[in-house]
Amino acid sequence: MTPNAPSADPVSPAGLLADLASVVGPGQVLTDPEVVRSFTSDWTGRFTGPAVAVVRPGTTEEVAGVVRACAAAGATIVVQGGNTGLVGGSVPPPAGTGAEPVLLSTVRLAGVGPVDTAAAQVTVGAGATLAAVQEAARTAGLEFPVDLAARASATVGGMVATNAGGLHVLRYGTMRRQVIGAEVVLADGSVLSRLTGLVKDNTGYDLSQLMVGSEGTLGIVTAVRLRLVPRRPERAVALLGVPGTAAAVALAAELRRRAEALTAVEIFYQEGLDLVCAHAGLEPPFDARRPTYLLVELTGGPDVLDQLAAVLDDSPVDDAATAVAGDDAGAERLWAYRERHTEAVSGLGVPHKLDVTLPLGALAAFEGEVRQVVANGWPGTTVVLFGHVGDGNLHVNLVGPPPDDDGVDGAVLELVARHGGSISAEHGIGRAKVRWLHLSRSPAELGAMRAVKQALDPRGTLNPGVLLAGPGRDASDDETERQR
Ligand code: FAD
Ligand code: 2HG
Ligand code: ZN
Repeated sequence: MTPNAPSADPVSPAGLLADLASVVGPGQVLTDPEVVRSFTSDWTGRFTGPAVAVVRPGTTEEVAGVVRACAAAGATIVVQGGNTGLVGGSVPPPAGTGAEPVLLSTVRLAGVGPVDTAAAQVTVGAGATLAAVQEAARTAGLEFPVDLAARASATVGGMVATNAGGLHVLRYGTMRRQVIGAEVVLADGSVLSRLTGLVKDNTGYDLSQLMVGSEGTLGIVTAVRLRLVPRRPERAVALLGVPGTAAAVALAAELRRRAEALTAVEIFYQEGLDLVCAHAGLEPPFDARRPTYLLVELTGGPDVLDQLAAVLDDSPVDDAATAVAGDDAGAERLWAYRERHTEAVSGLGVPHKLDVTLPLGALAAFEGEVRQVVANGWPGTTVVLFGHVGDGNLHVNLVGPPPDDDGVDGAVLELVARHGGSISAEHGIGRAKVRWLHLSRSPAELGAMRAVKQALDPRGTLNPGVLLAGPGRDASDDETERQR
């Protein structure tokens, strides 16, 4: 037996289901195969695997009870929030690759507490959607600073677990910066609770922050204390056609330098704009066609349009390829060209998705080379690039190669590493990129990560095979195997 293997003398599957029912109530243990199947494929359709049951605890104590019951039975757990993750971490491993896990859904942990306006904070359940948190903040005259297109389904627990980024990172940072504290159930069923909202608290390891980006491998987040920011009521949005990635990077730099109210600078390309227009039935924003587009948003006071104009007047962008909106309806119309890329790509087939960050100085070279690498090795593949250019983050979407052939994924990630980038900017490693983690993490870092996992989850109960390879293996073992 490997050191991480589940305990001996496992409880029978029927015994486990009975134990789970006694913790959450029989109505919250779902075993009907049709119902279970509705939870076990990911958003992209690329990752799927069977589960023994779906369990929906309604309180932190019930989550702890479920974890204890699974640990006693030697069963593993896959944690699922909104199931909008794009790297296979929220669903079980493929059939035939080990024991079927219990899928723990946080859907019933969706409470949103009263907004603490004095502290500009709110405590929410892990299953609360981003949209629900945004709505609560706005009702209290504040704003939750993270935003992303999956807002209607993505949950706070999932966003903490993946350290979600999104559209406003250049102004407010990623999810990590918004987490003041968290309540977490560990793999032995014990509960850590840091929800008091103290912003100054230097009493040792920050265990809440340790959970940020841990992808459900170290603990199950049940509630989170979040930072809110002042509302910035006015906004100006512009969609600009530019000659290429280098021009986009240069204009983004100018905006950062001069537009104090800058909140977002997003990038996409002509092929993505055509795809979104065809998929969503939208008219193009203007008649002119350009290789590359920038979507720019400023938020703040009444001078946001003036701030935008001041930068654009001095820039080489021409009026024929410029659309500006100063009202909400116009802003939403322009944002749709960027936000609807993900669904438009899925309309073409099951995509390979790589979300990468490059040093800004390498972004333009990478954009050209990645198209070449894919065209040479996988001719006929549709390549759709878009992302958060202000953060050096490109989303590389590839449709054509079979979903289970990850050769093209490896080729792209190796190119990223050669340019000094990261193999995941925001979606995480999940099941999709485990074998390439060594491209972004040194052996010492991988060793430290394994040591943390071993300390907090010695039996490998939580999300096995996500982020780190299974017991007794590491990412370089997988890489060696792949190259054989
Ligand atoms: P899930 O998909 O359910 O889970 C994701 C991971 O978190 C899994 O490993 C899961 O096990 C773990 N997890 C979930 N809940 C918990 C919990 N309570 N405790 C511990 N672990 C947990 N991401 C970005 O970063 N930026 C974007 O701009 C962005 N835009 C998107 C747009 C679209 C249209 C879509 C479909 C996705 C987008 N995403 C984006 C990806 C996704 O929305 C985020 O990764 C989000 O954080 C996932 O939240 P979720 O609740 O759906 O998590
Ligand atoms: C976005 O920025 C998301 O829209 C999704 O991170 C990216 O679909 C993708 O590849
Ligand atoms: Zn993104």
